[in-house]
Amino acid sequence: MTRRLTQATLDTLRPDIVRPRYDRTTLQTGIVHLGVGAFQRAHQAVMTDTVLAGGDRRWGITAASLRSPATRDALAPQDGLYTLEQRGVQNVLSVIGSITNILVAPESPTALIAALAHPHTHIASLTVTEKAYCRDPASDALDEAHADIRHDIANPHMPRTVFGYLAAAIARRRAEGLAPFTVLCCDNLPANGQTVHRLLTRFATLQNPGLGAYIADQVACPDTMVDRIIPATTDADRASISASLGLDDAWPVIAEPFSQWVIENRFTGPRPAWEQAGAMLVADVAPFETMKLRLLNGSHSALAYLGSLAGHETVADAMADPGIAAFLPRLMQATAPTLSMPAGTDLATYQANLLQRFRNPALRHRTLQIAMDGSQKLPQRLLAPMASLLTAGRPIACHALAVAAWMRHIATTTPQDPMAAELMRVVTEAGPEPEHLVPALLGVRAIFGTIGDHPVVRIGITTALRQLIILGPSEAVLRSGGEGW
Ligand code: CS2
Repeated sequence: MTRRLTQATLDTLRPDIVRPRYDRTTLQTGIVHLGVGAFQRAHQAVMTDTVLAGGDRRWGITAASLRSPATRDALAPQDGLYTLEQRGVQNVLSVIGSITNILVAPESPTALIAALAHPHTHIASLTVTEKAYCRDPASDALDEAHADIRHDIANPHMPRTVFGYLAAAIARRRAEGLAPFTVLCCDNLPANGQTVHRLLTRFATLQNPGLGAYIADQVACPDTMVDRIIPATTDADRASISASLGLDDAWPVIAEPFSQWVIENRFTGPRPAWEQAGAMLVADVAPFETMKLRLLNGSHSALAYLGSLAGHETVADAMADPGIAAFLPRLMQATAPTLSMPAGTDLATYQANLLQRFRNPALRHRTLQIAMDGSQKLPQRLLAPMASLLTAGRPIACHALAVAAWMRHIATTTPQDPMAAELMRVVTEAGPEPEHLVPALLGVRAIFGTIGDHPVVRIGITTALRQLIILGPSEAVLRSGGEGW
């Protein structure tokens, strides 16, 4: 039987496999991370590993899962170690050592609050996915009727949500005379730091107005733009990585070579020098974030819905479809004028690089993985640029087609989405005819706000959906854009 990857077996690895060259037993915990998924383990934890290797030992990570014990169960027997396989022209294996402890919040809420409230903790970082913020996607307001939010307002010491944990820990620190930590959101939300600051302040105000005022005033939530394509790890990945290591790794992560992190340089206390690992610390993240949400994530969602409708399992497969491959640059070119970038930003190169990243055949990024949670993603990825185009009097055909593809996805599958029940009810009541289905779905205000009231939007999406149904996705994309709506 192969031995497990652990601190004790690290030395048996082949010399070309990168591994922590620092003494992990001397690390302090400076970061408590909520949402220990593949994204954090292949992005922030990797950049933090570089900082630790540079000699600053204050930034060990206690990572918490808000739900499932699976990551803890896989990584606790490995002393928190796991492998990152970077897949590109060449594959590179690195063992990452920055996560020193993993908590499962529902098992030990008190331990998680204590870790967040510890004097050495300066950063509470988050990758919990869009839906965990319990917000109304169109208006960005806290969903105060959400069962978990109501639960947490009433039970400050036994929270379930990120806001419950953050508020409990900030209250504890305040009572103990400690400065608050910086809350660092690394999810793909629009203006993610400002959004979290607003939602957290609102949550805390409902719990205790004094705490709300304190958070509004004292807690920094810098904006960040995070970018790395990270497909879900499969059993086949686990087997092939374990075979390459010569040691069993129960939960490795896979990533593309590209990695970008742009962070607003506004922290309450000390922070790791993530710039040593290539992060950009800037005064204003907004242009980078909007660029990434609209060009990368907007294209990704279009690829996910068009690609899965056309029967393509992965993003790279969808990019090999001539119709979809021709559509993507058109969608990006239509989006680019909605961005206002700092002088010197080369958007054409950014778009060309995105197309190349999507074509990476080694990643096997499933279209259905990206298709999940569309209700939480559409507003910032496709509807916001569509609104800008309408204001500027420009055609919206490409964005209308992408939204129509989402509607077709909702109407023809059982979507994985926090709003699935409501969406499926709307689809059943409206029936499959685009003339009825499109206005019915556009009427879901939590997603579409008022954009569906615009006749150009209604007509554009209805025409696109009809073409998708009659011609199929690969043909429909070739026709889209000619009509000028
Ligand atoms: C993807 C993102 O699943 C999705 O919705 O669009 O996870 C995307 O891969 C990352 O944001 C890339 O940085």
